[in-house]
Amino acid sequence: MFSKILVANRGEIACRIIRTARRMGVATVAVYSDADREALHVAMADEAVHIGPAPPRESYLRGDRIIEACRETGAEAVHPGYGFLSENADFARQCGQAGVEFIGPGVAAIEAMGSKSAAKSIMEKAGVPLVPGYHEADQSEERLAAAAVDIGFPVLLKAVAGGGGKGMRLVSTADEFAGALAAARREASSSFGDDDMLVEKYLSRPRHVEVQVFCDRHGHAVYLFERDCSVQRRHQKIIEEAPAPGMTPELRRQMGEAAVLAARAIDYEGAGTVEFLLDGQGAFYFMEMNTRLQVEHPVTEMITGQDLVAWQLRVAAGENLPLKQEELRIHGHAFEARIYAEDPDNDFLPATGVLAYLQPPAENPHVRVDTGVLQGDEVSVYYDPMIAKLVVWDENRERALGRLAKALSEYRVSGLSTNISFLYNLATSLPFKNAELDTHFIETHHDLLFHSTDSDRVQDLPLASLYLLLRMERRARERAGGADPHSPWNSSSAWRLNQPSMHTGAIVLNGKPHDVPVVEIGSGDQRRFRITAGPKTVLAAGELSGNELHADIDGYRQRVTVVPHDGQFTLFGRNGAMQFALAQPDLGEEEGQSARDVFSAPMHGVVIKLLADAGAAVEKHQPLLIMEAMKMEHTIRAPAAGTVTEFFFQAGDQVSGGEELLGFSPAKES
Ligand code: MV4
Repeated sequence: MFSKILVANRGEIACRIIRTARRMGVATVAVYSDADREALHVAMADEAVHIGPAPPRESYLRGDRIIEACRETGAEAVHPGYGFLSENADFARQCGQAGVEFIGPGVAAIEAMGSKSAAKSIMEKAGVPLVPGYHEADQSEERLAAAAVDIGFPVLLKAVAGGGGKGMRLVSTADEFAGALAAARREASSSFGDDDMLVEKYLSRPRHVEVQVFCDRHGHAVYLFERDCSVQRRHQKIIEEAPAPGMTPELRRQMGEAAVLAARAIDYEGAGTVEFLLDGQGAFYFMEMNTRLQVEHPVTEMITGQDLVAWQLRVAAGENLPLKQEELRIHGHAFEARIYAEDPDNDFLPATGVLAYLQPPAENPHVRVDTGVLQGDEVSVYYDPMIAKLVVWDENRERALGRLAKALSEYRVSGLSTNISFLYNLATSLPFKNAELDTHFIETHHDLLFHSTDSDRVQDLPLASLYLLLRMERRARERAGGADPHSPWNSSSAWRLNQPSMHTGAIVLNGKPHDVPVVEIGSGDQRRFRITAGPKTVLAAGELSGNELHADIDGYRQRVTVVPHDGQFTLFGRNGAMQFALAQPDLGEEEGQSARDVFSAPMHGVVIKLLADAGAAVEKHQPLLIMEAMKMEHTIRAPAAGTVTEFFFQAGDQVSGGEELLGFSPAKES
């Protein structure tokens, strides 16, 4: 076994590899970019080498620097993880030349699978089933069009160098062919610098079922069963599971043996994945082979009880495979959900920013969280915005899915938007429970998955208002004790006492303000808040300690976490996360507030308009600035007659909650 390896990756996969290496007594070297100086993978490794600036081209893709780092540290092998250099044949070759073991297959195997047409030719010869199609060298339009007619429409054009659906075009009729070919070639050319195409029979709603294979140098090859990765969006996997629902033992054996045949055909070594399309009749077709450890490998680990990274290290060190085919068994069912910093309601736009609050569900034999970030870390524009992989296991699919839904509801992230509630909607949807899986799942069930949770959320308004009341009281107590930490919400102004025991306030949910009148009744242990939210009135009591709210609403008790950030709040409860804010109080009416409070942005947002000129006199209550936050406009008004000395922002600028917007000088009393 190696005594030291270098991990040429970052994030969760680097951490995951380091964990196994440590358990095996293998020392680890991390590499890192400028953006990752404080990253978890760097802290976890025994040694770490800085390899360049944040952009991957200048750091994690710099094979020369990585090999140099091996020399400097005496690392005997490189684990490339996934992405970056993991399927780069040149890098694997350079490792070999430098006398460093590349933990992965040989150069020839990587190269053979890098071209879809070469891969198909090899698999065809080996007897692996292929989608009917054309994958020859003649790339003339006439030849490709004739092939399409032979195959029969609809056909799919795919870039030979392709991946991730780029340069792929569906062609339904012969007269669309020339236009589609030209478009696919343009896309392939700009993405891969290679516009060669293959033509395939189009399968209308296949499943994506892939088989994990493993081979050693001594002629042993096994399959570790399959994963169903059909639920994808724009060729990004969302939830994967193992085993694939509905597989018969016979189909499993056929696909497993076909995958091993594929691996043997290219003299494979290490971990590999053979992707198949599976149609509704149980026919399966080779799609491509990935010559690396995949993101979703943990579901295979959960159902087989094996550590695939340990297998990789052993095979790369020249050992035999740890187990024979007949020693491998499937036990139970596992899911993986990819937790991303992104906004599902905004076309899954990647989100960047600081993970202001991050609390994954507790790990146990049923719940595994593979992550590379900690609370306070930044999700930057440079790398994939995956926060973690949530992996669950149980005896059967139904129970495992229950585990997944529960763990998702307990996953607490604030500071940036995530796909967690989308994943929750997905995991609890009826078609997913029924395993009605195919590659069009997200489109087919769009309305179900993106259903607005607005109405569900109104039910949580009493919880939000109970929290705000208790927090206001706590702040008042703290202030009385001398502490007065700055916050735009540090006064009771927004939720003021109108009459004895009567509070009024409005809570903003999804940009809509909801009036929530509250009456305080009783005292001491008997004190309750009568909270009216929409048509419902409830009696609420509770205790706030730190971010934990113990609430009793009409006798129903629950514990939720509420995290303030950027002038908003995120409540993590039974139904997942809910964002809310206190509606902007009419600042002009306030007494006793510091200028800083009056002129602070109430929450993160955008300045829409400046309504006064710096230096000009303004009247009391005159509007000075409009900003938009939580999809609502907020007007900042002059608290008294005076002069705006300076605006600190211009229209269009982003501001963070609590930031001072303008300088103001009150007029001298005449
Ligand atoms: C196909 C197909 C239907 N018929 N090939 C998408 C990515 C690329 N690796 C192959 N892909 C597909 N190839 C034939 N002949 C449908 C897809 C496809 C798909 C495959 C797996 C998972 C999700 C998908 C989503 C859309 C299309």
